[in-house]
Amino acid sequence: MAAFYGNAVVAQEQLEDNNPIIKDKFTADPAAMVYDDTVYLYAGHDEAPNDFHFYKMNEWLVYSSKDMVNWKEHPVPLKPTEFKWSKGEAWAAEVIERNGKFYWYVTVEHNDKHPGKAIGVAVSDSPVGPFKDALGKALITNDMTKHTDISWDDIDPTVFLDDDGQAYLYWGNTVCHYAKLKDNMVELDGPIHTVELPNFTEAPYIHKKGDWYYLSYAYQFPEKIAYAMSKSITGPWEYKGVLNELAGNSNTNHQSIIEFKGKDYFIYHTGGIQPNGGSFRRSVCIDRLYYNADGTLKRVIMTSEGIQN
Ligand code: FUB
Repeated sequence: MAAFYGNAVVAQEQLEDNNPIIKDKFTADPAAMVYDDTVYLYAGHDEAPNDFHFYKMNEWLVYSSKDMVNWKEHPVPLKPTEFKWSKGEAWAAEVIERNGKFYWYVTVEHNDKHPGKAIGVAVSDSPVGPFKDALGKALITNDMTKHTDISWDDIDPTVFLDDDGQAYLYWGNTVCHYAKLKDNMVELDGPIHTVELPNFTEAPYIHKKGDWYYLSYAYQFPEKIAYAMSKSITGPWEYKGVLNELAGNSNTNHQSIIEFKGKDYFIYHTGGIQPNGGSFRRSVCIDRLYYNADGTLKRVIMTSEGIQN
């Protein structure tokens, strides 16, 4: 196909717009997991009406794909109502598999016993659920962390299983926290630590490639995604710069990073579905991620085309 720009004729390959990847619902806070040659994508369901200017999130969703292009939606696997101690609000969450069980770490609003945001954990024998509250109480409550006065600093859990079998929970808003998890995945194993990162807002995400650990996170507000690298899961972390720019009309960006069938992917959200998309009606998008020879990351190029077969 050819397009005319002034007097120039430019050859153009017409690609389908594969971003956002889900077009019939607003989806946010992607967390992807590779299991059994399949990518499972967990996301919060943004349900805010067009004239509502905050989050309205009553459930999490799960999709799966064998090729990163075609996504199948599964029945709703988990809602905050499963956590009897919570008041709701399906904020950012992440799933990890260990010994054939799937653990889903979620952010919800705690009831008045521990006011503020809290982290809970649900468990299932299947990556698509149904998931059940694994503890009957929160794993992290706002009163367990004292580094800020805000009630929403205990959000956005990410869990990483290190090569020696030790699991770590990272989370936070304004302050980045981490703690070891016991082998049962539902209890902390030792004290809560903090990590110093420039302009840390929220959404920490840990991944490993070769012998480098990467801690990516939402930077400033409105958010870009920045990252730090280390040779150890507990740091010291060296700040490496911005990885993804502002996500257009969404003030959050919330990333997940995976390798699947030999390719690396950066999964994030924008306000890309128009006319009503925006900060509270977000949509998950996927673009390729590329590494430099020294292990640093090339800046992500957000595209409309997304992943093509
Ligand atoms: O979706 C609600 C909140 O917005 C998440 O917990 C943050 O990461 C931000 O994306």
